[in-house]
Amino acid sequence: MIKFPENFLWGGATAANQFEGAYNEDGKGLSTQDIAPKGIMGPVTAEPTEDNMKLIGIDFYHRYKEDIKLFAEMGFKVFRLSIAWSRIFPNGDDKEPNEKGLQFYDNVFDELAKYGIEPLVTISHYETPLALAKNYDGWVNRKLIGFFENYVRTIFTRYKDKVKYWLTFNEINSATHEPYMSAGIWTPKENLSKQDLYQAMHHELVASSLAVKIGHETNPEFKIGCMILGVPNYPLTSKPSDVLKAMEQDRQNLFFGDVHARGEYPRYMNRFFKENNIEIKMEPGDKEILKHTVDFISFSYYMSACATADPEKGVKGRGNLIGGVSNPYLEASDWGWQIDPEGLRYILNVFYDRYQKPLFIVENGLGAVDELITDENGNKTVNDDYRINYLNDHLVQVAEAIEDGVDLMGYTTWGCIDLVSASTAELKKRYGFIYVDRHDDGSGTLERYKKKSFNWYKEVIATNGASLKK
Ligand code: BGP
Repeated sequence: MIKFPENFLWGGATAANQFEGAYNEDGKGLSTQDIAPKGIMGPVTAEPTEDNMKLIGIDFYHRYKEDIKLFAEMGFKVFRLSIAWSRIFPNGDDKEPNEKGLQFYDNVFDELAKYGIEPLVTISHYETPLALAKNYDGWVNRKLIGFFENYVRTIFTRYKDKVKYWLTFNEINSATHEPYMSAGIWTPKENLSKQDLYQAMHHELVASSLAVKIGHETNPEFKIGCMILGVPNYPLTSKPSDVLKAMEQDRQNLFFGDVHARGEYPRYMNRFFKENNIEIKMEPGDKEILKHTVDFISFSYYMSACATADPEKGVKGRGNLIGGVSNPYLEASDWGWQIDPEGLRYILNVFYDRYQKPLFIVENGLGAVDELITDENGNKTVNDDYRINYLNDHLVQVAEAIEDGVDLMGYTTWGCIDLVSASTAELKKRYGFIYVDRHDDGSGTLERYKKKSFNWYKEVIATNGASLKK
């Protein structure tokens, strides 16, 4: 029988910019997302435009009580959310925080506490204050470390008795693919030099380690993790050159885990930097700050990819920023992301073998088109067996990994309540156990309805995984 560890943190995950809405209420400043109506891959607009679904999101800002009640009904032990930096520091470089923004998260944390749900807070999730992007070119500028430090000190001090689990940067490695959305870099991707990109990454890595240091000083009970976009690369064939290519591509992501977990740059990056004419400018003290390693490694997992040394081979895959080459043995979701439950067991083992630190799966799920129907009792619902199957199969592999010896703290499904997609800014792409009546043309009542998967997940949590089907 499947058994998860006692005190396993079951729950769901969200991000402020994808579900809060209220983009300009109570003193919030604009973030990079507020002018990106087509999502991560799309162009930005001069001002926020009505077709940007994130401006209203699913209105969690006003409905958090109702939503948290539903999470509690499912039995959540943990709820992952992010703090919108521009709600606290509207321009990012302000000296004093916005009290109303701080109060909102106090209210949310208090509401979670009523039900005994632990918050897991991402400090920066694709929502850099827009002014920092425009006026400083985001993380390319070293000054961002100071602004981030001010933000981090503010929220750590304010919430030190309410929040124990923290993540620094969402999918920190994603900046190498989407520098604007992930790192607030205003320079267009095509004009951005690798030198500036990796220098920006250095600044984020220093800032992340600094957050760990400050966090532990603020409250020694804090558990602070990094967050990596996890896409394992398989060699497309058993050709040694493909195996080496897969290793190289994996290292592009593992680099970020390596620095966070080991406290220094891995030696293989020296070659990459040399071959790409990159020279990381370190200031005195940077190396010491990097020594403040994380308490745990968290990651998102939706898919795996293949790697080949032969550019003529393979079909280019689609997926979570890192597409790679398609795997001929796997099926894909409606959005072309290849579904690979065993890849989750694999990546859990890779991370654990490499770091021997506790792991936390903070995103996993299926983005799909849902149809709202009325059941025999007159209740509106969605028969989302496809989602149940996806999650069941992944969780079975998670249990296998635990059996392999992996130390896993918890699992939060992505978009436990329907929200706006990050890559395409669609509402049509739904992940939730809770259906939200809101659509890409801006219509909908914002009413919430329980999908079939709602009760399924409730049972998984209640039985601590024993109800999963092998
Ligand atoms: C991750 C992001 C999330 C999230 C998820 C699903 O990369 O951390 O913010 O949205 O992917 O992606 P999408 O919303 O594009 O389907």
